[in-house]
Amino acid sequence: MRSLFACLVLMVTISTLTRAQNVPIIPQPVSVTMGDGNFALRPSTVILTDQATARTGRLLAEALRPATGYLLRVRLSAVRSKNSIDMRLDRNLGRLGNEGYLLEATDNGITIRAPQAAGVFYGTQSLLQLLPPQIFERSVQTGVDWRVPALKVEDYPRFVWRGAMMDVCRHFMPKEEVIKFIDLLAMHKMNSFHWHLTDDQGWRIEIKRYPRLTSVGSMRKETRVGHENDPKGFDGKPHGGFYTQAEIRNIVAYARDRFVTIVPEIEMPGHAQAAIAAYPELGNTSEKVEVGTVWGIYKNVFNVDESTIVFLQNVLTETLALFPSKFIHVGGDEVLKDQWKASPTAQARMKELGLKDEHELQSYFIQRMDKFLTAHGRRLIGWDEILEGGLAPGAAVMSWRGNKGGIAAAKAGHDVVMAPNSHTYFDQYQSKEPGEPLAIGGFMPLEKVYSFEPVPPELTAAEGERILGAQCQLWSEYIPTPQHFEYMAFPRISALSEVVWTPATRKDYSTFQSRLAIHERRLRALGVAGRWPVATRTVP
Ligand code: TNX
Repeated sequence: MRSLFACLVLMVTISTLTRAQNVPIIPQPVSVTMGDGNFALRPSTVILTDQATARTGRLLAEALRPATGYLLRVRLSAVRSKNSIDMRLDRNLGRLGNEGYLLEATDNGITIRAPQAAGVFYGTQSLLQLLPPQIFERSVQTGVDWRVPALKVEDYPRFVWRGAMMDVCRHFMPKEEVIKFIDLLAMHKMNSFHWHLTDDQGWRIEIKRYPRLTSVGSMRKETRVGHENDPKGFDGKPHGGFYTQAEIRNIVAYARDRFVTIVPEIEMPGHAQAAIAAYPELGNTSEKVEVGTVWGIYKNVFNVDESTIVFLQNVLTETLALFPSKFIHVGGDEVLKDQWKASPTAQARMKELGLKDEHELQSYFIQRMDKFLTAHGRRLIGWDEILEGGLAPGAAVMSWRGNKGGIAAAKAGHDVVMAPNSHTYFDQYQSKEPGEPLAIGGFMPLEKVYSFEPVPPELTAAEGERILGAQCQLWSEYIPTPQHFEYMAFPRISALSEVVWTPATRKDYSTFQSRLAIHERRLRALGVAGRWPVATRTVP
């Protein structure tokens, strides 16, 4: 009798556990405990908030409206009531950290509690995923039972930097696509949008003081077709676009409401050809250059004259006014040193500063920017080449050439964001099947992304604390349209979201795949042109 009872208890426990594993939330939460019963959302359900969560309450009402057709009331209220979604701060939950939350669903209602507003927002994202996936449809769905199973979710992220980089230089992305992407990041509890705004092939941010950066620098006369040796040559079509400061302000505010920080990148001293085309005095030679039309690394880089440093700091001043982000990205990658070697002015400058080679000159340049940003209360971040030749102590490093740069930076006491081309370059092929659209090369299938571990084993526990998190890179040489962008981004970002949010011990590729089948319906409902199973996808 007793063993029968024990057996029963065991069975119930196992089934509760499997059900918990199968709650189709992406990224997988820290802990889910199933209860009995469910909560039915009704037109009379009310959303109760406090001051700090009022905006999130309104966003939730907006998100629930299209598919249900319900216009839920959102009320500031300190008193709980039945049939409500009650979301408010609870300072006693400090253990959940700045972004964690507690979500409870019973027959009577839903409560979301968190020590900070970001956590409440993430609680609402989980709540949306606990409803049937049709909740993401953009038009009223009839005959759907809008129920949430009774349960308790306790959740918080593994890393503070959970990001994605969008390159809008190689191909411009309209602001609507930027907004859509921010929504999709927030849905995956990602909090960092790295916006690559300047490069050889286009300057995409309006700078009032230097109008030629966009009037000249945002437009290239044509674009290389295919890979480097493609006999088709060039397309003969001008390509361009940029964001005005007013547009950027709107996008930054939109992201802020969804707890996404936009980290702008102004590339220097390399990847500078569009800027040099606009203002030739920023270059090293008298040769006339035009906005880049091919991919790869150009030898035209900024000179290191004082006037150029001032120019770039003026650009940063306008950038800082638009972006509240603590981190400001200054690029720093792939700087060919040929022109500095050949330039008498650059050589004289090196001598005057007592620098032994061009690597030290690059380091000097980056340190000037670091001092400037630090003096303005910000922190510099750059690609891992900024480590070469010495780096200012407060600067952070984005490790892209594998893990090496990240390991070296963490060991030297710098904060690190992992962005290795071994696991996070979403410009690479997702499959070896025929029919994939042209990509830069490489092979980055979903499972490989999922397997990524951001903390390299070479680090001690203390050094590992330097790893702020990770992000994917969507370099857009071979990503010409928004649909193509979404095809490259999804579902790989869904996999990455578990890499950066879910505790390593809770990651599991097979439950991810079953949860993804449901998640895919959500993303499709939102009009995401992802790489879905073959019969149903549109290949760009
Ligand atoms: C290297 S990653 C670059 C980019 C290219 C990318 C293509 C990095 C810091 N620089 O300029 O777009 O490879 O994968």
